[in-house]
Amino acid sequence: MLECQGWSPQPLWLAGTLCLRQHPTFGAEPGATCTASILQYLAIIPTYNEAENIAPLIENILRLDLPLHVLVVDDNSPDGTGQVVDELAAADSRIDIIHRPRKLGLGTAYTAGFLRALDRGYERVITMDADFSHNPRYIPSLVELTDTVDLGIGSRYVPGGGVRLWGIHRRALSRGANLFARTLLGLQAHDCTAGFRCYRAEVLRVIDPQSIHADGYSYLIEMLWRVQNAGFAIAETPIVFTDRRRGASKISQDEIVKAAATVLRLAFTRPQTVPAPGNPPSRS
Ligand SMILES: Nc1nc2c(ncn2[C@@H]2O[C@H](COP(=O)(O)OP(=O)(O)OP(=O)(O)O)[C@@H](O)[C@H]2O)c(=O)[nH]1
Ligand SMILES: [Mg+2]
Repeated sequence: MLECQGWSPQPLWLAGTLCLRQHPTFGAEPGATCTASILQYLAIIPTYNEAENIAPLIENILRLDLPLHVLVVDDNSPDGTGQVVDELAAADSRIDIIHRPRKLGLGTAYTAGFLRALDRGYERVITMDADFSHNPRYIPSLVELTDTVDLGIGSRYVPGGGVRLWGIHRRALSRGANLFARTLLGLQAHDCTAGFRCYRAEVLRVIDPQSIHADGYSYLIEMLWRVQNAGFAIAETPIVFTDRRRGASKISQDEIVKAAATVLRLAFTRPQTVPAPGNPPSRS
C-alpha cells in the first residue's frame, strides 16, 4: 500500500499505483461542456423507505461549508420518503428529487442521479446511503481527495477506517466480498463495495453510467472496475461506517448472489480501456 502525504492534511491511501497514472481528460477545463457557471457539488442519495432518516441527513449535509446540493432518487417508497423530500425541496432550491415509479434497484438509481448531475453541470458527484452509515462529516475529506484524484472512496478497510455495530456475520460477508472482488478482478482499492464515493464529473462522462450492466449493489463493483481500467486515479480516505439505527436494510440473499455473479462475469470480460492517443505522461 502506498501512502501519499503532502496533498492533504488527511492521510491519502492510494489504490496501488493508480495514483501515478493520469486520464486524458484530467486537467481539461472543468465543466467545459456543462451548463453550471460556478463550482458545485452534488450528493446523490438513493432511497427506499428512509422517511425517518432523510430529513436529518439532508440537514446535516447542507450544514457543511461546501457548495453542495442534494439529489434524492426515490423509488416510490411506501413510507412516504418521496413526499418528505418534496416538502424539503419546495423550501430549499439546493434540494432536488427524482421520483421513480417503483423499486427499480440501487444501480439504476445511481445512473439516474449521475445523468442528472452531468446534465446540470456539477463538477463533483458524491454518492452516499440515506441511513447515516455514511456520516456527512466525511464529505469534506472525500471532496478534498478528488482535488488530486478522479475517484475518492470513503473506505472502511484502510488504517483509520472501520465498522461499528456490525455482527460477525456482516463483517465476514463484507470482508469476503471485498477479497473476492479484489482477487478476481485485480481491483486495487481496499473497499470495493463502498457506496460512499466522490467522482469527478469527467469520470462519469467517460464511463457512461448507462452502459453498466449490474443493477443492484454490484453496480458499485462494476463501476470501480470500469474506472480503474479506464486509467483514472483512485484513492481512499478512512471512514468509520456505522450500522443503520433506523429503518431496515434492503440487502437480500438475492443481492449477494447477484454480486458474486457480477464479479464472475467481469472476471471473464475484457476490460474496455480508454483510447491511448493523447494519454499524457504519468504524474511522477
Ligand atoms: N432508489 C433506491 N434506493 C435503494 C434501493 N435499495 C436500496 N436503496 C437505498 O440505498 C441505500 C443503501 O441501502 P441499505 O439498505 O442501507 O443497504 P446497505 O447500506 O448496503 O445495508 P445495511 O448496512 O444493512 O444498511 C439506502 O439509502 C437505501 O434506501 C432501491 O431499489 N432503489
Ligand atoms: Mg445502509
